[in-house]
Amino acid sequence: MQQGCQNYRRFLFLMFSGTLIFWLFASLTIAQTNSINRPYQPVILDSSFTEFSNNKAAIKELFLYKYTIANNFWEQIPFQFDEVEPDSATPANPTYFRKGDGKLDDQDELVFMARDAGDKAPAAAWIPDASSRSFIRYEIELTDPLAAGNLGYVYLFRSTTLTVLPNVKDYVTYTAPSPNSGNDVVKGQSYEEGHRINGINNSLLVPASAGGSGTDFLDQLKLRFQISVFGFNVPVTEEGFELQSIQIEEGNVRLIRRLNERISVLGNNLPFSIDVLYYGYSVVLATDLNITTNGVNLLRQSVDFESNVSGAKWYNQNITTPVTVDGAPDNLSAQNLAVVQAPNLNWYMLSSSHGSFITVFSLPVGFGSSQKFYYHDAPNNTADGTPDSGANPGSYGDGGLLITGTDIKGRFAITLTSYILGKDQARPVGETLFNQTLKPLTARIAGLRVAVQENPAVAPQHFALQQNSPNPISASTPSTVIRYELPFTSNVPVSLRIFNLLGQNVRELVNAMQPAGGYEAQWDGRLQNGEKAPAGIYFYQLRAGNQVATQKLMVLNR
Ligand SMILES: [Ca+2]
Ligand SMILES: [Ca+2]
Ligand SMILES: [Ca+2]
Ligand SMILES: [Ca+2]
Repeated sequence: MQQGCQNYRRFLFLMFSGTLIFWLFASLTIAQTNSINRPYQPVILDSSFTEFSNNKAAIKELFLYKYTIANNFWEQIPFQFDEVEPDSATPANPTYFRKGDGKLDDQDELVFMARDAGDKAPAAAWIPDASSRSFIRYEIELTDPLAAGNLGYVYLFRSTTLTVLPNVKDYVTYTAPSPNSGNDVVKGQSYEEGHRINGINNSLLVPASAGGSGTDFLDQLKLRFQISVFGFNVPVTEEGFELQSIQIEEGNVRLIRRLNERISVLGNNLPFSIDVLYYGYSVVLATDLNITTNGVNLLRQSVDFESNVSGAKWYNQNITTPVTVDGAPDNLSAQNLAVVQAPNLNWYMLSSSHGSFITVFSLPVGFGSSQKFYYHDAPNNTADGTPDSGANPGSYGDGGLLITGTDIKGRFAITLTSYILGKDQARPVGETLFNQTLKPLTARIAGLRVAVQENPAVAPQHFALQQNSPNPISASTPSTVIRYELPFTSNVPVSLRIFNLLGQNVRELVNAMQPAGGYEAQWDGRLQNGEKAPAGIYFYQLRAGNQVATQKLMVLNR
């Protein structure tokens, strides 16, 4: 009764304070905090930065930031601009693999992760960098079409004095192949993918840090087709691909890998290429084949796993009760294997104790006479008559797509987006990633200049090293920013180093020639070897020319 009475009073209060409520609502709308929740999705934007584009800005002068309202804090986030240029062979086909002019053009792509978005910055907030004030800044507002009202923000600045901070996260790293081989390794945040000598995937692991077992659970990626010649079926499998070369474009957010392959069909050498875009948590495989050969009657893409996934669950969009991947047949019905033509996207998922693998794909409508899911879980053979392959005999949850017909011709453009996540992911994870891939975040881009035009030539008057923020470094604030100002008129050698209580230099944040200006450096709380710094008190010391300043910061248990 007492409780009900209080609620009633509160209701009255709300009724009679409509103006106050409206004001609160309005201020909340203005102070828009980040609410985007798509941790595994990259954002890819064609350039709409009109004041920078069309040869106005060098790409190396552009920097992406997020802003945090709670501590009025700007932070550089990982990003890259990939230059997209006309292909020399087919100008209508733009490519990442032709050297760009280093300047921003409309086709060039800005890439960053949705998880790095921040809050909406007030018009008066600006990064502590004098040069950037003479240029417009662009606000990129992200909207989630699946979650009304979810917004996030990143900011593009131009500066002739900023540099990409050395400790900005690198989502994807690359280990080059041994000479004349395709056995390179790509590491994202949630996976490590290895390749056989001809460049085709034959190992995949999810590290313990991403919720996996750290054990390779992939047998082989299957990419194959079959041609009918004089009534005989001639299969061409991924094992017959002959690698000619690998091309790589690498940045902090994605790595683009092009395999230039060749296959020998009936004495003819046919060249083709496969582009794969590697992000922190996903891999996008794109092929664009123009099939003109007579007699093609089968195309298949699938992923065959190692026998160590035995006991894993396999789902697709039609299957809510999973089949068990154990090398024993499951006899899926035609209904279970039917792909959807509208909205022309499909997905399947393997959930194993080593890691989970979720693929979303689209198919060109009406290509071939039959399109369906491929699934083969059996100790031998395949489900389409082409030869078995891979190091692991038999098939474990070999799933993907199968197109058949009598004389398949035309342009077969397909994109497969595979997310690689921790072990035993539940089916809704697959559904969510499918929906997010179907409806990507949308972006609205708005430019803003500094409200009061300051003279960018006015340099700071003092040598200054500010208290880091946030302080201390803790589990909830794993990274801190150190700001400093340099008054010098010319470049001077500058270093910013972290020391422990024993006076040992445990991390170097800056070691560069820098002119006058306001700077910020970020420390992720890690030692030079990448390990987390133990809890305790640390000092950071700025040396510039003949000046030295030292400050103290704290690291808590994390
Ligand atoms: Ca360019
Ligand atoms: Ca393997
Ligand atoms: Ca089975
Ligand atoms: Ca196999």
